[in-house]
Amino acid sequence: MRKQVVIIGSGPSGLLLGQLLHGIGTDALILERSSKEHVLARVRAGVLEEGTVGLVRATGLAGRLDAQGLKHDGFAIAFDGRQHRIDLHALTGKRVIVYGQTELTADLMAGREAVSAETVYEAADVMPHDFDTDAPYVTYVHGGTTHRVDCDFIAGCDGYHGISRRSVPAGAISTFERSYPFGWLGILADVPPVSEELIYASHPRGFALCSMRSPTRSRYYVQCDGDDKAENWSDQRFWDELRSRLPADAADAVTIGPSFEKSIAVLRSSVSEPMRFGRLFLCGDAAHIVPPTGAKGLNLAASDVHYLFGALRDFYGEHSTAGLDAYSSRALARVWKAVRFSWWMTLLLHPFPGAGPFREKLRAAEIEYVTSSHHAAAGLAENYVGLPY
Ligand code: FAS
Ligand code: PHB
Repeated sequence: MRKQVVIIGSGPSGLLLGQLLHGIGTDALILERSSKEHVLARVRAGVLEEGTVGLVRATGLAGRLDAQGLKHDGFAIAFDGRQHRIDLHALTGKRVIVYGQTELTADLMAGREAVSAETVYEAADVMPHDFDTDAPYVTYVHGGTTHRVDCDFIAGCDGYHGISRRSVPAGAISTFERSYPFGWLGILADVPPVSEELIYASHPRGFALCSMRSPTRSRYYVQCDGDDKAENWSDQRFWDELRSRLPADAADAVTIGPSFEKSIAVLRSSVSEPMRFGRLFLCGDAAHIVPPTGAKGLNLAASDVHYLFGALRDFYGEHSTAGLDAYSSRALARVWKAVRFSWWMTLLLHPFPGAGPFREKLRAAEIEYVTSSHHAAAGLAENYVGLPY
């Protein structure tokens, strides 16, 4: 078999790239190791930047997103028993859209099926080959048969644990990592959100986040030990801990109910450089990971897709390699600014185990500064809504 582009991974990166390529008549195959149901069962991001929404609109698949996405002009930072609103729209002229990654993935999958673009689910042992030549190919096993797909380019959209980054010779790639000594325990519950906007709460007991998926479905997180297990947390324990970390007015307003999803996300910052290796291009979590504090993970995947799609469009449309040659440096320039912001916002809002009183005093001063200075708030806001592509 021969395809112009083989995309490894059917998460947001792979699906978004695949749909944009289809729109210009470029033949792309997606190889996904999990089942479609497994991909759709993952609960992850919830906040989309305007740039991400624009890309989804460019695929023609933003109907549900535009109809159901919740426009948010700001969010609150809760600390010392009070809340302070960061007015994103007043500070930047932009807003964010709250729309679950699960819904976005479902929309992109449905759009791909509607145009009969091919995705092979449960593709095992996917392996990129000869991407340092002009004749790369990918092999995979499906239904007990080994398949080979010759192609022009391979897009490694297979996430942090994927095969693409691991296929690059160790001497050709540098990875910069930081792990955080805690995780986020998240739940989904069909109860109305505690407020119309998100609340990022900093409390000596730990961080908490009040988010949502719709006016009737809430998404909550509490900071937990890095080695904690979701099964250690009954719903009642979760609700009690969440409310203990919120100001009294918010705590009293929380509607509790049975969770139907409960999981722990490990927090880490990681960037691999470069993001291009001959005919292999890393995209999204395959190249970088950020702690979810700044809601950047999915949005960085989108800007990578923006750069890679433009480069492939120029190659096939104008036989230009300029975009391909610039991809890694352009993507990394935006990635590192988002990694910095996510790291900064994580340090701002989370007590670090063993950090000591001096650092906690600094953290309190930083929160006071951000919530009392227009310039500091503007800096936070312009990063949160997303820096320009
Ligand atoms: P993804 O990891 O989403 O998709 C990669 C795909 O490749 C998967 O479907 C995987 O099955 C497939 N794959 C992997 N290896 C393969 C192989 N060898 N062969 C074929 N396919 C393979 N971001 C936020 O902004 N907010 C959040 O709250 C948030 N929470 C998160 C919680 C968790 C547990 C995780 C892991 C991430 C979270 N993120 C969050 C970040 C997340 O949203 C990612 O940024 C986003 O999924 C990136 O999309 P992709 O790059 O497509 O990678
Ligand atoms: C979410 O709704 O899942 C969410 C929102 C904002 C974040 C992280 C996660 O910063």
